[in-house]
Amino acid sequence: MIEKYKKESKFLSLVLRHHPEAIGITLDKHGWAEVGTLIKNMKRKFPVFSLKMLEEIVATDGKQRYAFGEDGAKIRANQGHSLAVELELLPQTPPECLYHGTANRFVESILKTGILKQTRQYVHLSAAIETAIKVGSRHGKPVILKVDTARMHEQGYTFYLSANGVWLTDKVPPKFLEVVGEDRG
Ligand code: HQG
Repeated sequence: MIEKYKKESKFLSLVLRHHPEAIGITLDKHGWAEVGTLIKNMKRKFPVFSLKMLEEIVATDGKQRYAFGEDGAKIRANQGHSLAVELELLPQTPPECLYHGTANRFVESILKTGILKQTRQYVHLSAAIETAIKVGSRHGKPVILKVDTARMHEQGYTFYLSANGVWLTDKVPPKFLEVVGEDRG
């Protein structure tokens, strides 16, 4: 599917994950914004913004980053927040292993301290190695870390699966990590 309205969509993700105040809206404690207010205020920055455009952004987003509430009156980001929102996700049993893509310059630090959530609410992991490569490439030369999620789960770590298929957890200590296809050059 072709992602439409890239500029608007990128800004929407900033608003719904990090800075709702950027367009003078608020999110409730579960991360929902009122669609009517959002559209009204988005129009100040993007005069042609409309409900139809918002619906197209939600439907065509390559990572299904956004979801409307049941009656369509609210919208939120499915994951990726730095704001403390309660997404009400239920703990899930993860697959045997998951992947985290990072940049080669972070690897040394990660192997010392583990994967930390940094500015976001969770550490993001993926079931597919290809996804991890894409995520890592956003930061530089990608390096893939394989996470022993089976052992973490056994030891009581909690995992969540976002509505758009991203695995989330609080932190990954170094002992559960293995660099795959190592290339730190
Ligand atoms: C790194 C995108 C040094 C971590 C993606 C990452 C994802 C450390 C960076 C979502 C570290 C944080 C999240 C440590 C972690 N020392 N560096 N101890 N621990 N890091 O963007 O996982 O397109 O906050 O490896 O698809 O890259 O926005 O996290 O490189 O799902 O929808 O610190 O963002 O989704 O970067 O990406 P980020 P991420 P969207």
